[in-house]
Order: sequence, then structure tokens, then C-alpha cells
Amino acid sequence: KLLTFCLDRETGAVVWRREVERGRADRLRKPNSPASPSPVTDGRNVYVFFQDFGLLSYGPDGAERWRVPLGPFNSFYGMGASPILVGDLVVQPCDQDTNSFLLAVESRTGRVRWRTERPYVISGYSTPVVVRPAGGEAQIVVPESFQLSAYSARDGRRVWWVRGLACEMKSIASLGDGVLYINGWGFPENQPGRQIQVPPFAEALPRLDSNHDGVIAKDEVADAKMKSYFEAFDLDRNGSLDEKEWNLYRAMMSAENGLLAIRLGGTGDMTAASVLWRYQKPVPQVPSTLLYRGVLYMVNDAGILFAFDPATGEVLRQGRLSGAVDKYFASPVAADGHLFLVSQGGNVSVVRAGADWETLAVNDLDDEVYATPAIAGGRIFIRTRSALYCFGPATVATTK
Ligand SMILES: [Ca+2]
Ligand SMILES: [Ca+2]
Repeated sequence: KLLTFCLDRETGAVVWRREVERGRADRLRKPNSPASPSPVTDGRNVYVFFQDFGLLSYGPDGAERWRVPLGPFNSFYGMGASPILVGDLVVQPCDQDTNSFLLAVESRTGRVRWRTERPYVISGYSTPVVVRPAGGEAQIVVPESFQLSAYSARDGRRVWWVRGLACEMKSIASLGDGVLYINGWGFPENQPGRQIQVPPFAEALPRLDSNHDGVIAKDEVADAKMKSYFEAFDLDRNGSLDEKEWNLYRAMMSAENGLLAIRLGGTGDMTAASVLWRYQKPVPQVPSTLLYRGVLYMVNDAGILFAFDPATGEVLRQGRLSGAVDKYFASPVAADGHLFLVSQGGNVSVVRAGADWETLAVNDLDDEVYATPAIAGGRIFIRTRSALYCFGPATVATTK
């Protein structure tokens, strides 16, 4: 079922719930779920995206305002990016293995303002951010396969891009002053020094194509590792690799994992000019970084928390989150001088922020957590697999 809930922030009571018909079930692999894309609100209306339906908007009372059916989609793990609001537009990245596009619809009517086709993009799961380079107009920055691109919010035109990102992006960029920070992880073989050299198609085909049909089928591949990744390269999922798909396999194997600091702005390919630093020890699969009070934080897949100097990429402090050494899907969040990190197993670490951060408390929710907590009105909201929690003082000044 594809459900949208509205809850009273004070009590957690369900104010309304709406269901939209699920006419299909596009490819979706765990731990992704149809509810991975978060809703976005302008404070009155809410905008939601379901990969098996498209975009919808509901009013404050739950009345449907408009719907924009989209798809079906062809993404390796299923769709993950959330819609964002940019001025009077709702912007939705639809990154998939074939026919990727970026869509902007009017938030009032759902009418399509622009749609930019992006044939150079395959599966991706990152939610974009909005930037305004000095003196310029708003741009939508989307982490994409192998690169990050900035699109004009006015007409969807691709303005500038930086190459050298991982082959598959999941995290959201953190924004500093004229700089963004983005981390990406594709395969273990994308760690510098571990990359696999893949021969060109013309060289591989005569060796592997035993039935001479001009393409490379899964059972023609001997290499166990390649066999295990085969589906990821078979973009049209027809069971064999043609030259385009083989070239993607080569590109995926030669991509590099890492955390990059990128200066915003420019025109065209800004790779040479705008990459300020790269950190290439293991970065996490999913969680985004957090820039808070002049320090950049990142938690990796071994439960190690890093504090970076955002200007240089220097590691100021790294250490295990004691009591919460686990895998992380949720990104770190912060308020009142504290970081909050929620592990997959439901351990919530409360950390004093700073270049010399330290763990203050660990609380166990005893349930799986994949969602990043939300902070609003002096409270923190945490969604576990089976419940939505609100933590905070019993009485806080809130505006409804
Ligand atoms: Ca063949
Ligand atoms: Ca194919």
C-alpha cells in the first residue's frame, strides 16, 4: 500500500491518512522500501513521491490537490531520492538505469514547468540540494552516477558539473559557504589501489562471447566477482551486456569512492578547478555528512565517527561510537551543541559536538532504523521500523 500519514506533532495522533492506488511494483531491493523518499512540506501542503505511482500533493486537511503519475522506473535498488521545494516548484530527480530525468512541477498545480533528460545518468538515490552561487540564480545540485551536476532552477539547464564521484550516489551534500561536501561509495573495488582493470569491449568480446551473438551473457562470464555484479551492469536487464553496458562496467570498476569538497559555481566541467580536497579512506554507503558549527562530521560503516576540518579535509578526531558500533543508514543531525546518530540496530548516540567530540549517552530503541531523524520545535523525531518516536522536554514552545 502507498500511504501518507499526517500526525499531530504534540500528541502523535493520526490526523489523516491517505492511500493512493499501487498499480505496479517496480524493481525494489532491500533495504530500500516504497517509503524511502521523504515527504516535503511548505508548511501547509505536503508533497510525496512513490516510485510505483509518481508525485502527489495533499492539502492541510488531507484533500488531494493534484497528482502527476510517473514511471515505471528501472533502478537497481528502486527509487530513493526525495522531492524538494525550490521556489514555486517541486523538483524530483528520477535517476534510473535507462531514461533518467530531472522533473520540476509547479507546487500549486502540479503542472510540469520543465523536464531535463539526463542520458549520462544511471541509478542514483541522492536527494538534491539548492544553492545560490554569489549573484546568480538558484541551482539544483544533484549527486549523480560518476559526477555531480548543477541545474538551473529556472529552466532545468545543466550549468556546471564535477566528475570523479562514485558510480552510485546515495548521500545528500552538506552545504558550507560557497562549498559543498559529498560522499559516495560504489563497490569495495572502488577504493584507490584496489581497482580492477577491465579490458575494452573489443578485446573482451572475442574471449568471452562463446556463442558468437555479439553480446556477453552471464553464463559466458567466468569471473565470480563479475558474475555477482552482473545485474548491476545489465542496464536494460535483458541478461547480456552489449558494448554500452560493458563500458559502464569498465567505468564502474575504475570509479573511486570518497568524500569530496567542491567549490560551487562555474560553467561546464569544473572538475579541475573546483575540487578542493578528497578524502579516500572508506566512506559510508548511505549516510550523508553533517556540517555543524564549523566542523564536518561523517560516520562510516564501521561505526567510526570522523570530525574533519572543512577547509582542508584534515581529520581532527576519529573514534568508535562506543556502545553503538554498528552500521548506519541514518545521517547525523545536530541541535543545541549535540550530535544525534542513530544506528541500524536502533542505538541513539548523543555526542557533544566539536573537533574533540565525545559520546555523552547511548539509548537503545530496540528496533531497526533506516530513516534520518528530524528535529523541529525543540524535539527530535525518530522513525524506527515499527514506530515513530518524539523525544524532548514535556513542554516546549511550539508553533502549530
Ligand atoms: Ca554471447
Ligand atoms: Ca543488457
